[in-house]
Parts: sequence; structure tokens; C-alpha cells
Amino acid sequence: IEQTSNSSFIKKLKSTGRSLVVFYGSQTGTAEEFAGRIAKEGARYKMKGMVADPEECDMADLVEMKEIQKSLAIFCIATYGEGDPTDNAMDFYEWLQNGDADLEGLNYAVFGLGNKTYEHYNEIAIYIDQRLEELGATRVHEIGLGDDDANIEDDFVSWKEKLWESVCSHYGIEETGEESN
Ligand code: FMN
Repeated sequence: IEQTSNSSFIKKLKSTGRSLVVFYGSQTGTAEEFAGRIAKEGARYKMKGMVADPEECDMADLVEMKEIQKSLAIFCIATYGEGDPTDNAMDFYEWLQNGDADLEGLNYAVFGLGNKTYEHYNEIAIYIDQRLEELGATRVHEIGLGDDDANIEDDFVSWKEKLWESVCSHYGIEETGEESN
């Protein structure tokens, strides 16, 4: 799984025949690791994936996702502090708050990473999930809320299994049995 090094994740998706991009908002690496696992598993469903750091990407390019057939953007997003985004998701968060991009045709799903002992439980992931829908994007699978106070790995794995079921029925695809790309 490669990481974007330039600003255009769309160009990279197109030039490498990929249809799945998994963004992460991560401070200590958990969300980034989860993103990598999803991107890799995409190959099982004929969806070649890549991981991308929103800080390195021009997120306004999300409007162009609709130009890629059966494309999907997944967001693995941690919440910190008083319900703050991670440093690398700050610009994306502000872009969502202040902008009014037309995201019709963008298919997406969100997994949140948080901890129930905090007052602002998973707040950023919940915001992003709702805001993307408000901007016209299509939620392919309902948001998953990972709780680090219990077992976030279990939360992630059960969400991910259901995610692929939703993806398969949404796009009319079947599992290929291929393990990775
Ligand atoms: N989780 C929440 O749901 N809300 C919070 O406000 C919140 N604040 C946190 C503050 C600190 C200092 C730490 C260490 C964790 C906090 N968490 C909070 C839990 C993290 O979001 C959770 O551990 C997550 O898995 C971290 O993901 P990452 O490793 O990708 O950064």
C-alpha cells in the first residue's frame, strides 16, 4: 500500500487503476494502521486501494471522485481533546466547516476512533460523517464508533465486516478471494 506524496490523490487513483482511497486522521498511529488494513482488503472486492494523509492532499479533489467508476472514500478519524481533530485532519475539518463543495456522486464511509471516557466521544468522526452527507455525498455504510476504553480492535473488525457487505451490495460486486494487491 503506497502513500500519496503529491497533492493529487485523484490523479494517482486514476493513473494506477485504483478506486478506493482511505484517509486517516491520526495522532498516534491507530487510525493510520486501520486505514492501511482497509486499503489492502479492497483487493478482495476488486477495489484496489491506497492510503492517504489528508494533510498531504488537496481534499477539494473529492468532488472528482465521481469520475472514477465504483469509487469509494473511507475516513478513519480519531478525536482528541475537547473534540478536536488530529493535526493532520485539521485543514480538512476546516474545509468541511467553511466550504460548500458539491460532493454529489462521492461514495463514502467513516470509522471513528475515540474513547468513551471523554466527553466529546468520537465527535470529529460523527461531524465528518454528517457533513459529507449534507454536502451531497452518499453514505455507503453507517458510521462505526471505535471505543478505545473497551476494545477498539474488535469494534473495527466488526464494522469492517459489515462495511464490505454494504460495499458489495451497493456496487453489485462479489468477493474475489484475492488477499491483497
Ligand atoms: N477520544 C474521544 O472520543 N474524544 C476525545 O476527546 C479524546 N481525547 C483524547 C485525548 C488524549 C490526550 C488521548 C491520548 C486520547 C483521546 N481520545 C479521545 C481517544 C483517542 O481518540 C483514541 O485513543 C484513538 O484510538 C487514537 O487514535 P490514533 O492512534 O490514530 O491517534
